[in-house]
Amino acid sequence: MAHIGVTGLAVMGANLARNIARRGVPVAVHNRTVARTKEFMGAYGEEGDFTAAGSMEEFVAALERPRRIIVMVKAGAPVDGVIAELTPLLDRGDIIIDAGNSHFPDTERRAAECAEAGIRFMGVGVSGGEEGALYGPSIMPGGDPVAYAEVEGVFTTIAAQVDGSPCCVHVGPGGAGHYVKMVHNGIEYADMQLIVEAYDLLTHVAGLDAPDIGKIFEEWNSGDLESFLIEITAIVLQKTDDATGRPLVDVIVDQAGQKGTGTWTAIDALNLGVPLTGITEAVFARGLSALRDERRMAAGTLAGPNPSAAQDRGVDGRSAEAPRADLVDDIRQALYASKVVAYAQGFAQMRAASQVHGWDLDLGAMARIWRGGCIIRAQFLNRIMEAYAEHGDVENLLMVPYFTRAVADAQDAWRRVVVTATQQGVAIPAFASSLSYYDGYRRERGPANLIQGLRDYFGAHTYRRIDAEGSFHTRWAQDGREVRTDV
Ligand code: NBP
Repeated sequence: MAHIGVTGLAVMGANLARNIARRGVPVAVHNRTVARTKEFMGAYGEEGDFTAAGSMEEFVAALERPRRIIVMVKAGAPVDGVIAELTPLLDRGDIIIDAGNSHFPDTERRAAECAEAGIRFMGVGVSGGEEGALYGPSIMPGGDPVAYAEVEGVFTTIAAQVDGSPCCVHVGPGGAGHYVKMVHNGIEYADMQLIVEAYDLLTHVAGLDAPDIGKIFEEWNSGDLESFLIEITAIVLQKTDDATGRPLVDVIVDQAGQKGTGTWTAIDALNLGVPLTGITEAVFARGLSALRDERRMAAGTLAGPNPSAAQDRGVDGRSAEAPRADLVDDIRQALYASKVVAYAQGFAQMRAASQVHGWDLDLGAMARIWRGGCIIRAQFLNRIMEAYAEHGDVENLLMVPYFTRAVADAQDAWRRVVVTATQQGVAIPAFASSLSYYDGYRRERGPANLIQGLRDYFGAHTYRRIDAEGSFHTRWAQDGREVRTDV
């Protein structure tokens, strides 16, 4: 009998099944289109103990009990379809594991629906793309902890390992696993946006070409910024296009695609009321990139900064002739500080969601399991892990001394970069909004008192005073009359 089954043998399911089988675990495999199962067996059947099933009935019959079934099909309706097909074939206590990129409210709904049939449902985030699935992903399992105990052995064995620890931990009940995977993907959006803003500045302010910028990223990959994304940025920027001999990035269309997890993250942050500028700006930037035709028209119509004024001013008012090395290092520091903010925001969002949903997320453990196997793997996550270990349930990572110092040290450079980019007309939504968030967050008294005054003026929404308890309303007209415009 097979210990575990995988249905859905596109790239992720196939590689996950191979990863499991390579560890000596017998795996049943199934796919809606049988030809794909045959193809899988032809290509990889010798890699392990596979049982190929032509139908869902055969698939279920091949599994030991309780049945453990990984569903790795396209997120959305296909997942519901597979669950509907499986449910009548399963027994109470069997476990369905949705390991695709499902939206967490769907996971919560499916868990409740499966529970009615006595089936245990887990929503499991799997990161690392096809290579991760095959060699060791970061795994974020959510759902019933008793059901998790039935699959923990397999999951921790196939996961990436860092410092002898698996990049897999039970995240929490219900949709917690898919929630954390969603925020992971959101942070991935922010990370990439910050990288491309640095690339844009190095191109259009420092005047460097792609291969040279690639070398700079190579250097950056040995410091605070060391990470998978910085490493592959160096490689991508130094790749030459065979057809033209030009840097390949220079012939790639400047429109970024997306599958929606960044948008989900931003929408959830708005619902929670958590300021999430880094990830949200990254989603908007992809939206702007998609407006290629409009941008083409606007490029010939909308004025940029006065060229002579922009050229004359280098970083922080220094001449544009100021050593380029200073500018490059300023950009590195701005990238690092903005990245700290983006992660601080993402972790603050997970903290807020944990409170709202009662998930009791261990945020330090999330940093730990993202250190390997996934796209945002980075040295930096060790610092976050240590921050939670030392400071417990801190509201915001910016308040942890390591990050407080890191951002304080980088802030002069960060401000110079934002000023320069603004003067020269280079869009840096994530750099600039991260700095604004930082400046807003560190203000004991912000300007929202005026918003309250305005709201009370036009809608009698009342306000609180700094010197007295309670709610207050003022007749704002000079003659003391009531002013209301929303009635
Ligand atoms: P896809 O997302 O491309 O889905 C293809 C699979 O879904 C095939 O096995 C297909 O069967 C099956 N499927 C579809 Br489409 N509709 C179905 C239905 N109504 N009933 C049953 N099966 C159906 O595959 P993927 O790229 O391997 O990704 C799988 C999951 O993992 C997704 O949720 C994805 O977001 C997530 N993920 C992907 C990556 C990545 O790097 N690709 C990374 C992390 C997570 P067929 O062969 O019969 O058409």
